[in-house]
Amino acid sequence: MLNIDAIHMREINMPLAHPFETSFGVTTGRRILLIELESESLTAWGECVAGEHPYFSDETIDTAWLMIENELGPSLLDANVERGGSCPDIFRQVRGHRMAKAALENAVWDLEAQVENVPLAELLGGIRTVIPCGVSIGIQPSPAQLMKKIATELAAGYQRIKLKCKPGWDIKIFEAVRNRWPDITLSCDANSAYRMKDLDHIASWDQFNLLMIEQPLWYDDFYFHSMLQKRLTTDICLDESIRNRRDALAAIDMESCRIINIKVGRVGGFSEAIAVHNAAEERGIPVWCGGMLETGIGRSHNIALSSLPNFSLPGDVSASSRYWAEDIIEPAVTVSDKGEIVVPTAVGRGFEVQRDRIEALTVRRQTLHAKAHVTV
Ligand code: OSB
Ligand code: MG
Repeated sequence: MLNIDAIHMREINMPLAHPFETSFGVTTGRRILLIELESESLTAWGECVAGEHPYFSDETIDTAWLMIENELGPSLLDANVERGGSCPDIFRQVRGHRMAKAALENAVWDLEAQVENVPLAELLGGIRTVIPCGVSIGIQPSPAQLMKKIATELAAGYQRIKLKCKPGWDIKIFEAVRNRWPDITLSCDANSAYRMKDLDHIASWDQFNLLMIEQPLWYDDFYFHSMLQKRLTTDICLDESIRNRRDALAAIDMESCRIINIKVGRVGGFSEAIAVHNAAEERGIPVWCGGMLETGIGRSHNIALSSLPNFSLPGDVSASSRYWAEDIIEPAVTVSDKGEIVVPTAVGRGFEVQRDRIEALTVRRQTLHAKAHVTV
């Protein structure tokens, strides 16, 4: 039984070290909702990965704030919380709002790991001591700037380069990159920027020997992705479309994809992320851990998740310094020259939270208290 005395919500504002451009726009800074659970003498943390705008998913930091404050937070404080895995049942009545749910559930797992005195990775079922890392490179102001960026990331040791793409920033770019680096592990992510009229166009990308094409079509689609997959030798990877284990089963069965990107926020928390991982593993579908421009708190949770056995492809989990001048955890996440992150073996998430820095970045806060225990 985990006694949660209070849920501290806060919004921090952090400027990104470099602007990040995708097919839906440019992000220059993040508004991030952090959860801190207070339980007896322990504190545990969760990060909500919802964006500033409802472009990647229908949630935003503001909808997540509202749901946690009015619905999910009170439910959690009223419940008998045995462990992190209890959360899906506690939140079941609330439809959707998976990123809001994940922020709380992941904090409960963070707490459970401390109570059980084990590393978070071990609690989740992880077995890897190091995880393979790739990078996601945003759309750049010019092809020359993209080439420079790729050269930097390859020199740093990253094992896979993923290029954000959209109509007008695809074939020419793939051609230029492949001419200079014929053999690197290369993939692309369209964030749903293409339609069925683009089928022949996308089929022509087979010539670039990409590891995968991530989410080329609609964010809520399986059927048309399965039609596209039939036309491609390159594997499709789904990101936005996979909300839970049932979606993974449907997508695998329909052959809408041959690889799945797991984002713990997108599927509603660690419990569902593990369920998606297991369903894919049983069917021979590799998974990798996606990123949402997280601070070190979300990043440390992604590292723990990536230590599960079927996370066999390099993820979008990379060094803190690619995103932040200074992270909010200590030490910052670093990547070796072989492109690997060491999975912490310390109890809990394995990174200390820099509380002073978080305080200085906080622009909004709210505390939800458990009802006083009445003793008779
Ligand atoms: O589609 O994977 C995506 C960032 C924000 C929203 C969606 C995506 C991304 C990334 C960046 O690709 C991943 C990262 O390095 O955090
Ligand atoms: Mg993606």
